[in-house]
Amino acid sequence: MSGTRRRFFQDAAAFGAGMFGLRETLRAGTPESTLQSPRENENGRHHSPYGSHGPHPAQARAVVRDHALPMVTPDVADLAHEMDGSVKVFHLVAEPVKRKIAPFKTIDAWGYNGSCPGPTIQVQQGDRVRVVFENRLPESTSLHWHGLEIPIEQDGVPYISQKPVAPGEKYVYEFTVHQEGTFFYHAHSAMQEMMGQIGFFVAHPEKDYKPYVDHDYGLILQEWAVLPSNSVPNTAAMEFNWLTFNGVSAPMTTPLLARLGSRVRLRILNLGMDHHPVHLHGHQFVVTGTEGGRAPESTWCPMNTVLVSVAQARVVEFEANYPGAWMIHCHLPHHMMNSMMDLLRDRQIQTADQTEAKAMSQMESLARSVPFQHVHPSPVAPNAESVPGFPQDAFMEMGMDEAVEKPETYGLPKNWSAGMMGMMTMVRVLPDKEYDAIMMKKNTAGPSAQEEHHHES
Ligand SMILES: [Cu+2]
Repeated sequence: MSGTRRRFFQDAAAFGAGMFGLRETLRAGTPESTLQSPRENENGRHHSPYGSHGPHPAQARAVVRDHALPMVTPDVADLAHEMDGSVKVFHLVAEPVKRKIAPFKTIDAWGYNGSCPGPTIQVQQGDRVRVVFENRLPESTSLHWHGLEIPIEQDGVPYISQKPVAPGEKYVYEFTVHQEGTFFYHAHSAMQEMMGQIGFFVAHPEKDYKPYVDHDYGLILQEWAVLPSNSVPNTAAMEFNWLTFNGVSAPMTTPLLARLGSRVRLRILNLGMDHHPVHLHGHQFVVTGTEGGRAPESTWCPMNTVLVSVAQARVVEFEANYPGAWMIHCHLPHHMMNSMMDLLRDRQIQTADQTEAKAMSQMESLARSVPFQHVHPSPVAPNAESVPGFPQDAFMEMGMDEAVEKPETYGLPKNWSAGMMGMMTMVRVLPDKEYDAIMMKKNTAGPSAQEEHHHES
């Protein structure tokens, strides 16, 4: 056994010990109340995703709520507006955007107002909306309002409903929103869509939906084909190696926070080449809306995986009754990982028949080329390399807690980030004390680091 190999196995053993430690931590850190059966509410009944079984924080706080809670889009900002009389005026600029999608990967995407996906627009049903649009892309574009019932001249389809907006030009869209629901804006040009030109357009109902929710989160699903050592997505590709929620790949996705016992709404939007079955751990949800608006309660049925097809939105709601860090992720296996192509290079295309020496030299160059502190906490067997097929996930699981640290990750078990890859985030269902502690940290920390920093990979 070479020195390198020995060191490698020693490391692996040490990480293994760490992993067992982690399981202990998980067990030890689990509040009493999580260890058993469904939490019961004041009436002694189990919560259900239908939300019809009694009070939760929103109901307790407000008997009647006229205005809906604004949606939060983690890792993406909201677009501010100004009033011109009774018209809500938004300024939207299409432009190239550098987006750090992982601690070691920044891509050259296209988006709006420095963000990809573009900033979230939130309006009230009945609003008159004006969007002053400016094109700072190197080519013509337009804005389509997906799902909105508006006059044809506002539909944003180049050559059909308007002249394309040339580089450097402005164009003004104006319409009245008579619908409620989860809509979106995007360039009506296929390649530009694949470069990231999409954003939420949420129309809150005149009267808030019932049952009321305590948290409302939005996730945009995107996929990218970025070849090794490249930063520009290949928009003609049919295979994708980077999968993102709101423009970031796990573990950079900011965990969603939910107070224990609260009702959570999650709006999931997909604009890519694949359909994504999005799965929530540990809870059942009901689909309460689509890209067409609110769904009648008679259609709600319990599930924990919802297929969000291309150009669709699915709105789900659940009662956050079980404390813990519960994953939300696309369940397609290749969408549950980050691309290691930059790092693995030729290993990507020849795993079956390489010699041990070659495998080891690749491991070493992999370790050297990762430009940030990380660990492989997952133990491997001493004879791993004699087993056909090894490795599979062993070196994919990279702990990088510090690189992705933010208030929302506070208190997660050590090496949590090794379990988070690709199109994945988590909802952290937290008892009051923990929830309030993180909110306090959030309020003093300011905007999360990833929105402030742009690094070249
Ligand atoms: Cu997927």
